[in-house]
Amino acid sequence: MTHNRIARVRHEMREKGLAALIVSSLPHIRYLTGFTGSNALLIITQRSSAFLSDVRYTLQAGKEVKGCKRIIITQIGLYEEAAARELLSGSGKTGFESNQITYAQYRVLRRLFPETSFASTADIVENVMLVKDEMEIESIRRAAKISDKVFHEVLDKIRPGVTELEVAAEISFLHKRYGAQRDAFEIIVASGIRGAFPHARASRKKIRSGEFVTLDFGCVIDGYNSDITRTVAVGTVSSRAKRIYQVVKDAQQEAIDAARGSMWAKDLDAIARKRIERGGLGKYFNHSLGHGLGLQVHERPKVSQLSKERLRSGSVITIEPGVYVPDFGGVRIEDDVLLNDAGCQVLNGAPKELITL
Ligand SMILES: [Mn+2]
Repeated sequence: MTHNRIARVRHEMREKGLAALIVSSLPHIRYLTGFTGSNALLIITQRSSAFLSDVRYTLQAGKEVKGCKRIIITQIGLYEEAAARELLSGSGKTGFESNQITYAQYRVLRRLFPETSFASTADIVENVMLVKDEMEIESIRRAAKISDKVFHEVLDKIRPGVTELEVAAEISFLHKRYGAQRDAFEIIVASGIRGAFPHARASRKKIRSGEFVTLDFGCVIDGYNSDITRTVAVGTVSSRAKRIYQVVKDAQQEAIDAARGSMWAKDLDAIARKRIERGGLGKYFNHSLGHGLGLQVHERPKVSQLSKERLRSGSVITIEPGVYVPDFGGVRIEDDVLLNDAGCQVLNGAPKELITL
């Protein structure tokens, strides 16, 4: 499994003329070796690969890490150990993950490997991670099912007088009760005018009658994330609010109906965006339609107006149009979908008809 993944990374490296690649992103290292800990470095050359971590992970790395040489360090840093073992000497052009290391770490690399010619890279491991295998899809599917169930149950807790934070705490509790390792990200509960902030974290604000409440949450199974958003009404909401809800719901459905592998990501974004524009709300849809989902909550592909890539069958993406009206509130509806050649499969089952509590 992981061996095959490293082979695919080597293929990408050859295409880019790299003799070696330093992988420093922990989700990437997990994907390529199976390691789930918090400190590691992976160096891949065309002939070998070396995994480095520290003594806290001796046992864990022994159990988890497959397909590469394991090096446990004691005192010095990961890069220093790599230098001491001459893991990069004479390797030729060496790539590092430019959006994963700090400038300070880059300076350490330059100091420790003065003879090595470094090349800034992006998207090498990301490209290999784009298409999910059956086990990965199964984990995302399970995480999505748990979040569906949590949505259904948390509805009982949403009523006037309850704070957003209480709702968020309940979601987090239910995720774990149903077997998730943790929340995928800090839960968003945005009621009333706070709904106009797309990424409003849950606050001490009390939910009131007549408000929309947007819930955006997800959980983690075997490292894989779910990400779902629903907006519900508490008491009677205005007809304007209901109309906005309908436009967002239609836009989301039209995008789901159109989504398939091999289409341009920006074309999918445009389908939802045009529907919202026709509803007169175009200027209030101020983010991209969705993003890839996997070991990271936000990974490639980006499904945005600016994207220059085609979607791939076997990718899992979110479809999450939203409308955010200042001093009024917001609506967002989000599902996770698995793309295939003919269309897509929606991994969430939570209802999207407007629920009034
Ligand atoms: Mn999302």
